[in-house]
Amino acid sequence: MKGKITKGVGGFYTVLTDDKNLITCSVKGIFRNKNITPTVGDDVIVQFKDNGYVISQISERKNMLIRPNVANVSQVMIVMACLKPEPNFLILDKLTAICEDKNLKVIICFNKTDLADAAKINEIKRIYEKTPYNIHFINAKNKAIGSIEDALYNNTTVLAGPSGVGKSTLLNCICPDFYLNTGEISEKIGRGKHTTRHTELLTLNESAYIADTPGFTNIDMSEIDIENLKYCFAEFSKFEGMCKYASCMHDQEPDCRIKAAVKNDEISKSRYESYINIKNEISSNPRSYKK
Ligand SMILES: Nc1nc2c(ncn2[C@@H]2O[C@H](COP(=O)(O)OP(=O)(O)OP(=O)(O)O)[C@@H](O)[C@H]2O)c(=O)[nH]1
Ligand SMILES: [Mg+2]
Ligand SMILES: [Zn+2]
Repeated sequence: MKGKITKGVGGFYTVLTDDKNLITCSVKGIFRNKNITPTVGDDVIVQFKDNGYVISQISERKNMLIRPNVANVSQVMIVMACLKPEPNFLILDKLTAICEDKNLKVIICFNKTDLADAAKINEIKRIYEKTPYNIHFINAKNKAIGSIEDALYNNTTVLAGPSGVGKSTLLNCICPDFYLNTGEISEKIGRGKHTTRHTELLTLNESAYIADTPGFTNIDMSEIDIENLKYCFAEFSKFEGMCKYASCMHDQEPDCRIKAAVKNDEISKSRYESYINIKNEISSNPRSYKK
């Protein structure tokens, strides 16, 4: 029997079978020996054995996100709050870089517009207007989400972003049948309380899956090759080949067109700072010298 893993908790997996049943499965030891952990999004083959369902095969993955941990994704919907919690631009830029590296489409949502004044919204717009990404300003609590649903059809979308930004609230707004738990953010520390504990792939319709995921503020970037990082900032591509040195990493080198673009406000300073931050993070991690 064929199916797709929609959830995995404590060694048991929920599989949505091709004939639309949800069944609970365990796994065969062979995967442990091969160092493969079944992951939400995996296409699998399930067998009935010794009174229970067992995942016996995992199809080759098209791609794999580590954080959030989902396989066979086509796009990532990055969610931030305009306020409560304050937007974390570094995390957002880490996520866009990972999506570029893996060739995944990006949708960016800034939620909780009801809490933000015009100055805050303009600050966010200014940072991202020079990127190719469209920013959706939404208010999930009041069901004002514009046209973002249209982007979900014919895709497997993963929600990603810090705890408390409103990922589950947004999903409940897109499909009230999901009944996902949502949680207040902590007034004292201004952060979410990690209400969603497990990634879950939900079915919107025949052609659209969407995964709710636990919030996070840490991403290991060492998966990206340091030489490739500059290609993961899409707005840099306009200036490709214009630096003095072909191998320019846009950091300490002289006559760097990217640094000039930051000065001229052709590239936003915040995005460039994220680039340098990520570059330093990758180079200080010994795993990046794998080549
Ligand atoms: N003011 C306001 N609050 C919102 C909005 N959207 C969500 N919230 C509130 O923000 C809090 C956190 O929402 P959740 O949907 O649980 O956030 P989450 O991103 O799923 O958080 P984790 O599951 O912890 O990762 C809840 O109290 C929501 O009611 C919004 O547009 N405006
Ligand atoms: Mg949640
Ligand atoms: Zn340069």
